[in-house]
Formats: sequence, structure tokens, C-alpha cells
Amino acid sequence: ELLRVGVVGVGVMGADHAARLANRISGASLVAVSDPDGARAEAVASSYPGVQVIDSPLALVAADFVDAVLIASPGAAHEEQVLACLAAGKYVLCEKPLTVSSESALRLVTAERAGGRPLVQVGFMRRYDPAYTRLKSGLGRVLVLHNIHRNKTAPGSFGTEMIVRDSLVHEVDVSRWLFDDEIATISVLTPAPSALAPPGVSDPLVAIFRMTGGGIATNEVFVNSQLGYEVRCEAVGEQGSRFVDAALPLPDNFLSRFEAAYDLEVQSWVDACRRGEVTGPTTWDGYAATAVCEAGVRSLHDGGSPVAVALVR
Ligand code: ISE
Repeated sequence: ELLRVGVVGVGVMGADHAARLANRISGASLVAVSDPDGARAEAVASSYPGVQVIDSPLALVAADFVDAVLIASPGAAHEEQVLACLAAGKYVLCEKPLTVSSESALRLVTAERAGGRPLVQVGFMRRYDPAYTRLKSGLGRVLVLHNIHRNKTAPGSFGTEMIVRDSLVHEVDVSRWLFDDEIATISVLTPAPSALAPPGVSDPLVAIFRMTGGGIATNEVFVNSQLGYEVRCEAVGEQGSRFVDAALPLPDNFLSRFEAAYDLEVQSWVDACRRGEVTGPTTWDGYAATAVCEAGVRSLHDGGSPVAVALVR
């Protein structure tokens, strides 16, 4: 039986996932899309056979011919949509960030637990990137991470807090995953901003994470670097160090850089759904990442001083 998938939100990321589901993923069929921009939804649906446009995202979740849902709407819409999937007992792959506040993310953790079985995977795709997965073994205990995350340009709507919540959130997840540990404190520092960043936006940012076990991650995020999409990571362990390097020429954006990771992520999600399992990043990972970013925003407004991350177990 093919897994019949509906996609909620077909902006840049959702349209890319729709194409992937329709053309490249085995064991799944794209059956429905929903987007507040009806013309955009129509354009995506009409590109593939047998895809319905459903105006309301909650009606898409409820549709009896939709087995599983991929949510790629803006973060502020996620809570209600994920809750609807939980209520309907449907598997869901929710793009990052899981939600925009730690309270909201915690409500999802709690609702999923109350339902008695895991249903949610969060879209931290770097965990599927072949270069990143190479860092997961052979280094011994990880001591230090150095992360670089640059975008060529960011949309005008991207303020300083958004850089923390939407971009730095990837380094937050990668650090939790590679250290296999929680972040205890975060500091977000503001170097002199680039004159090419929009007025008032602190870009680049430098963030320091201190893990509960003592490890440290250094992070630079620069979303108007002008150069291209450049993601690098060096992991330093007790028995060696390894790089995720940026291949030249730099791609323009994340869709091409992480194409393989997205393919592996969505294939692994579909395979797990068909087995009746959840295998990827969880609501807990989504909650922890959102809580760290929230603390990061506080640090940003407090001159970069370290802010403790309090996770509610
Ligand atoms: C975007 O939402 C992503 O997830 C990209 O991976 C990241 O590089 C970009 O900064 C975000 O806006």
C-alpha cells in the first residue's frame, strides 16, 4: 500500500517536498496540498497527476484519503496543525522550527505522549546529510564543535530574532545530536553588522553553546553573506576531528545543498510510517531546540550574556 501524503504549505520548502514526494520517493503518493495562497496550491497540484487542492489545512489533515501529513507552513501555524494530526492519529513530518515558543512546543510533546504513541518527526534534515552522518562515529567523545552557517541573502522579513529561531536552530539541533547532550547555556553575540544586512538587523551573529556535559559549540550565522549557501562544521573529538566542508562553487540556497539530505529524510519518514514507526528527530528534539533559541533571543537582548536553558521534563 502506498502511503498517501498531503502537504500543508507549498512555499519554497513545501513545493520542493511535493516534487520529491511526487517524483523521487518510493512507497508514497502525493494526494493533496493546501496553502493560503490558492493559486500557488493550484500550480503545485496541477504539476502532478491526482493531487487535490484542499483549502483548509485542517480539512486536509482530516481527509480520509490522506494517511500522513508533511507540514511546511510557517512556524507560527505548526502547533494547531500538528495537534490536528495527533487528534486524527496521523503521522506527520513537521518542518523546523517545531513551533515558535517553548510553551507551544511543550504542548505538542505533552499531547503526543497523552496519545500513547509517537506520530511526529521534526524536519531537522542535517541529521540525514551524508557529510554530517560521517561525524557521528569514529571521533570518540566529542569535545568541541565549530559551526558556520551562511546564506547568500535572506528575505527582508528576516530580523535578528528570526536568524536565531529559524537559522541558528539548525546548529542547535546539530550540536544536541553530535554531542548527544542538551545545551545548558547559550550566548548570542553581535559583531559589527554587515552594511549589506537590512537596517537594524544584526547579521552576522556568533553564538556559543555550552553543553550540560561541558562540551562547547561555537557558531557563526550570517544570512546576508552575499557569497552563497555555505554550511560547514568541524567536530573535534578525543580521537580525531572531521569536517563537513562546503563544496565549491557554493550553491545559491539550501534546496540544492541539502537535496540528498531532504530525499533521505523524507524516504526514511515514509518507510517508517509504512512500518508504523517514528524514527527521526522527535517532538522532544523540536521542543529542546525551540527552548534553546528562546534563551538565545534573551541573550541577544541582554548583551550576549549566557542564558540558561530550562527544559521541562
Ligand atoms: C531556512 O529556513 C532553512 O532552514 C535553511 O536551512 C537555513 O539555511 C536558512 O537560514 C533558513 O531561513
